[in-house]
This record gives sequence, C-alpha cells and structure tokens, in this order.
Amino acid sequence: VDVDGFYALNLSTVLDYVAYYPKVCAPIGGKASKEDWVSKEVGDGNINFVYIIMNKKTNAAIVLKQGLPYVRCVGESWPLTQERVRYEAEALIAAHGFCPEHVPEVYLYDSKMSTIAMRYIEPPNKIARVGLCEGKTYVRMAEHVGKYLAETLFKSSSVCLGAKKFRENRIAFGGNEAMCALTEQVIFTEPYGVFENNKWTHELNDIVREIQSDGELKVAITELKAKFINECEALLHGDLHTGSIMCGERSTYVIDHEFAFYGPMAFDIGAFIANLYLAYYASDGLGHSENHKKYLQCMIKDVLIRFVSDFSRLWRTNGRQKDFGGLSHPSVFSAHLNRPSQSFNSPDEKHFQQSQLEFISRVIYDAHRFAGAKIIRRIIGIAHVADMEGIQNLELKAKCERAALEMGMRLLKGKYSCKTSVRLSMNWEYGR
Ligand code: ADP
Ligand code: SR1
Ligand code: MG
Ligand code: MG
Ligand code: MG
Repeated sequence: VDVDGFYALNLSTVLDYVAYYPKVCAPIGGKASKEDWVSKEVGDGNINFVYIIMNKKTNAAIVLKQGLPYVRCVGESWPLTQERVRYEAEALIAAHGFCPEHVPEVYLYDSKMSTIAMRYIEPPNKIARVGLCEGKTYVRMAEHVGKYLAETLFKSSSVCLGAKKFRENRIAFGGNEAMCALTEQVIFTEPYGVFENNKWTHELNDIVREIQSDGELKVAITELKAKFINECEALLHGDLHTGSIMCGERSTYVIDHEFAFYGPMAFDIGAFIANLYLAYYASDGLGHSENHKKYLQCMIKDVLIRFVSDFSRLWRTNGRQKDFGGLSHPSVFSAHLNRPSQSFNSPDEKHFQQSQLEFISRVIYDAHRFAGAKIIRRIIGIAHVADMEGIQNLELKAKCERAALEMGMRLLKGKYSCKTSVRLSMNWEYGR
C-alpha cells in the first residue's frame, strides 16, 4: 500500500488497502483472514466506484467507496473535485448521528485516497429503485424516509440548534461548491435551454420545445434555483433519489451523501417524491398492476404525512421556541406535551401551532415544486432513470415520459395548495 499518495484502486489493490486498516477490516475477520477475502466492484451510480470486500467463509462484508477526480458516467472529460468525498463522509457521519437506524456507519474516511469505508448493507436489502422497477412494495419505506427527512432536517436546522451553532455548521458544509454547481447546471439550467448534455426520446420533441419556451416555467425554475442557492436551512442529503436508498422488506437505509450542503429542506423532500412520481408514471410501461400504482401514490402521501408529523413533534419537544416571534414561555409547550387540547386556548400555543403551520406548509409547497424540476431533469437532462429507461417498447416509453413531464410542469408551476393537508398531518400527530 502506498500510504503517501492517491491511486485508483482495483479489485486486487483494494484488498491490500483494506488490510492496512485494522478498524476497517475488523468486520471481515481482520488482516489474518485476508486469504478468505474476495472483492467486487458494484458501483452502479453515475459518479464513483464502490467495492464490496467479503470474507467468503463468514459472508461478513464491508463497503469501500472511492471517488476519482472525474464523473464516472462521463469519463475524464468531466473533472470533479475529490473534496466531495470529504463532504460525503462528514454528512454520512452527521446523518448517522441524527438517525442511526437509517444510515450506515462510517469506519474510515481517507482524504489522500478519497475513500470511505462503511457498513455493508446486506441482501435482501437492495437499491429501492431496482426493487420498485421489479414491482416490489416496501411497506415501511414511506414511514422510514419520512422519519429520516424529519430527523436530519430538523436536527441540523436553526430551529433545533439555535442561531450560533447553526451558523457554525452551515459554514462547515458551505464549501461543497463543485457538487452544488453540478446540481445547478444539470437540474436548474440545462433542461431549459439548448445544451449538449440534454437528451430525450425523439417522440417528445414537441413537449420539450414547449418546456424550453414556456415563460411561466422559466420564471418558476429561476425562482427555485435562487432558493437552492440562497436558502440555507438544513444539512441536506442533496441527491435523495430512489437510487440513494436501500430497502429490505422492513428496513431502509440512506446512502450516497456526496452532494450534502446547507440548503432548502424542500429540496431533499422534493427529490424523493419526484422519484416516486417517476416510478408511478413508468409503471404502465413496466407492466405493473394498478395496485402497484396505488401503492406508489399512497407512498407520496404517506412520506409527507410522516415528515410533517415527526418534524412538528421534534420542533415541539426539542425546538427553541423562545427564539421565535416572542413565544417566550417554552415551559408552556413542554408542560402540555401530552395534553395539547388543554393548552390550545393559550395564545402561545395557538401562535406556536400557527408558526409551525406557516413554516412547514411553505416547505411542503416548495418540495412539490422541486419535485417538478427533478422529474423534468430526469427525462430531458443528462441523467435519466432506470424506471423509464427500462421500458422496452419505445412508443410506450414516450407515453409514460410525456405523462411524467406534464406532471412535472404542473408541479414546478406550483398549481395547488397544501396547507389543509399539512394542518391535518400536524393535528394527526397531536391527536385532535
Ligand atoms: P454513486 O455516488 O456513484 O452514485 P453510490 O454511493 O450510490 O455511488 O453507490 C453505488 C452502488 O453501490 C449503490 O447503488 C449500491 O448498489 C452500492 N452500495 C453503496 N453503498 C453501499 C453499502 N453501504 N452497502 C451495500 N451496497 C452499497
Ligand atoms: C452528471 S449528472 C449526475 C447525476 O447523478 C447524481 O446521482 C446526481 O443526481 C447528478 O445530478
Ligand atoms: Mg448513487
Ligand atoms: Mg453519488
Ligand atoms: Mg434528481
């Protein structure tokens, strides 16, 4: 092992590399059992290389992810800073701290080699997008992702941390510049103009022309891009699509935090629901049943309900109410935690619920708009999704993609209201 400099690992050197770090190879039996190790490269994402190193006698395994100085799916012509790996490691560690049951543990971050060693998420867990494309239903996924979103977004926000600590954390994650710039380019800019990276099924020429010349859409995407850049509310995952989530029957893990930065909460929520919409609109083309479509629709509703109820509960129990609008008696809230109906008549309780409702409704509203942008980019931008790409009949594929694009346009334009459903989800948590 060259301990001084960087080199790209391969199936053989990855074994020597792992053997060098006792903490990393402990789960697979330590260096002494190296003879029993086998490695494979399983990176199916767009950007990095991921190795699984397994002890073939015990079947115990670890994961080693390495970021090379370019975008994997494009090649060396698209250089990308390896600093992203540091952000990924730090965000994984933070998210594991916020929500340990849904984020793998990090064993090592090595800045010289741009590697992260982490817990292997074992089969039957698999990438959620793969399972959903096969028509699988994950009955706890909405609940788990809703919880993950509430825990990570709340616990990294000023509502939880207070302004001083929040600002310190925001500065620490403020520099993931290259990854934010990549997102700005491929989600908020390119799909709305003439760029070489864009690609789409040719049957969609008319609707793509419409998207690229619709003034209302241009205003909407410009506003969202400004939100993405300016609203530093919480530590985001930054790329929370169904390819960044691994699921089993009753388990859910979020991986791949390399786009992490302090941004608008709505961006993560929007990414997840966008990918459920994509799965929904691909369903007909993949031959799934009406039941599967209903399951996907329910999941969109359920993840939002769970996010709203958990986020409002966390805010009530762990928030810094005294920092908000002169609501100066936090004891009022904690004292009545289990008896909200008795305290509802107090002005502080009413105003507290009102401030939660305004804040959370705005997040959910923006999440739908970001979802619209994320649907559109996955059909006409550089990076498409397996849900649509897996549809063999090209005419059917174009039909599914068109339906998704039409939904994406409606969502991006923000043509709906969500205050009532947010109020209901908050009330549900409070038992009214
Ligand atoms: P990229 O940044 O290139 O998208 P990912 O972090 O998404 O890379 O990892 C690529 C693939 O590697 C995932 O789709 C998954 O199949 C596998 N993988 C990544 N992390 C783990 C893990 N901790 N346990 C098991 N498999 C993993
Ligand atoms: C070059 S664009 C690659 C895309 O893949 C990642 O997972 C992100 O979604 C990014 O936009
Ligand atoms: Mg990935
Ligand atoms: Mg990634
Ligand atoms: Mg996306």
